[in-house]
Amino acid sequence: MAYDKENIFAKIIRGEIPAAKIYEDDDVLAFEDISKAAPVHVLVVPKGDFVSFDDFAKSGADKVANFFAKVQKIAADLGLVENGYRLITNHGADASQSVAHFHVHILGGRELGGLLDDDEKIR
Ligand code: DGP
Repeated sequence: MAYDKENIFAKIIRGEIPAAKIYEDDDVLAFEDISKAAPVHVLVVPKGDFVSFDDFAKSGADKVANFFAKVQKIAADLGLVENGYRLITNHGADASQSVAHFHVHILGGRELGGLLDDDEKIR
């Protein structure tokens, strides 16, 4: 899938749409999810044109390592290390990816339960 520069996270990165920013540098932006699934629900996005994890993962080992090091630091700065947190990234239709700009969800602040909802288990 080609990257669409008009996706909502691209607009947030460009400052065209507001977001509750948690962290920003030249490479990465982190902001609160508009539809929180947990007391802490932060999205971390790279500033490059990546549709999903599938193409981001092929962008180079240094870039990937740098990105995930920042995800770790953001989670730590949010105070989530002691009690725990979950990372989610959705790629494509079966994962219900709804915004076509690679992002990692950081979820925490409560006991998060099982990996998937019961009705999503293998049938
Ligand atoms: P995913 O299903 O992995 O593509 O998750 C996309 C997430 O993006 C979803 O949890 C809701 C969030 N989201 C969608 N639009 C906006 C927005 O305009 N602002 C913010 N902060 N989050 C958004």
